[in-house]
Amino acid sequence: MKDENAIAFLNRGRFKAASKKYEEAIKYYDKAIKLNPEYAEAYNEKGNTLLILGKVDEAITSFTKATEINEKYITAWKGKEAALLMQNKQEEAIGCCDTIIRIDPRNEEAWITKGFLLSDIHRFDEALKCFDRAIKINPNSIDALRKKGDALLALGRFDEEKKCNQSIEEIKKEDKMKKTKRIMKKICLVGDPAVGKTSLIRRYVYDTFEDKYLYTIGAKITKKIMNIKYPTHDVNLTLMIWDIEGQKGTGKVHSTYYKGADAAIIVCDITMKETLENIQNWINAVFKVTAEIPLIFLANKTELPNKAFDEKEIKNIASEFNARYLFTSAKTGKNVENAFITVSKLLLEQTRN
Ligand code: G3D
Ligand code: MG
Repeated sequence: MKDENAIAFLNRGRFKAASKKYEEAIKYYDKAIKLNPEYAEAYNEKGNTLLILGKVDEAITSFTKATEINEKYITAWKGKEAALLMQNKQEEAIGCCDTIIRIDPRNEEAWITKGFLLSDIHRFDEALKCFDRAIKINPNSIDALRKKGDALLALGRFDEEKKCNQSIEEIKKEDKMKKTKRIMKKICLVGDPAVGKTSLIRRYVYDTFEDKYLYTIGAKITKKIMNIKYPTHDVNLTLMIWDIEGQKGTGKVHSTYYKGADAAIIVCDITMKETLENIQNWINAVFKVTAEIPLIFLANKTELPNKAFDEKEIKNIASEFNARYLFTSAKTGKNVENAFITVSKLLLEQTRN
């Protein structure tokens, strides 16, 4: 239980930070750390928030603590690197890159950052080696090619710089030809048993069904393909909609169910207050496995007369997570399509960033 509470504090902190209430966020991170002194994620988030507040020394301490708890915590190493740079400690920041590369030798971003930092202190030859490593990992890395070009320019190697630019142009041309973007996203429906999760999915995809049942984790996946047109390109979005099967109680779902989810739809039943009260438990279960993913809240069965809670109560929860909420009915179809389209838009926004 202690652990669950620590997760809840961390999540509160994250959402305070997302709404720019940084001091309050830090208080929540500290509460999480007090409950679980080995909570690396909480130290990492605290470091991020301290950085925003310009408290660089404290941020470094917090990131360092996170990396001491979990030596392979790349995100925290990156945070520490950013903080060190704010203090112009290039050499130490390069040390962080080296650690990340030791943990994950194919980390393109780390190679590029290391090269960039080396360029910054005029160690161009070493920088070039880093950019080449990044390009070897990802031959289409425009970022690496651009920075390599800059380093070559600084060394007066103009012919090679020209070649870099040509490669960039070719990659860009190829990108333009591929007009359709194909994106696949996983979304999970969560909520108490019998709130209407399966009915909502059925209502939304009833004629284009493709079910796959995963016996080991008790989940069913329904695929829905959407084509969305933009002025510049088309997007082919495949939604992998995950549903819990044979659900017995709240929160008892295999962690694989949430793994890799890009968004979650949280469902409750408007005729049963406890399904609203259990929402926090579901969110905790999701965030225990995923990063901070977009959420949408659905109050289902709204065509029924016996309401157990009103709009204010679901609105409060949703606004805590900067999320949208909708009143749906799988029976009449009200807002069902709207709910999935809203999620798709959130997912596409995420991809563009
Ligand atoms: P779950 O997947 O969350 O467990 P289900 O929920 O989709 O299996 O739905 C549970 C019951 O609620 C089902 O009834 C289903 O028909 C009903 N239901 C789902 N959505 C609505 C709705 O919007 N309005 C009404 N009135 N009922 C709904 P049964 O009787 O089949 O068990
Ligand atoms: Mg179901």
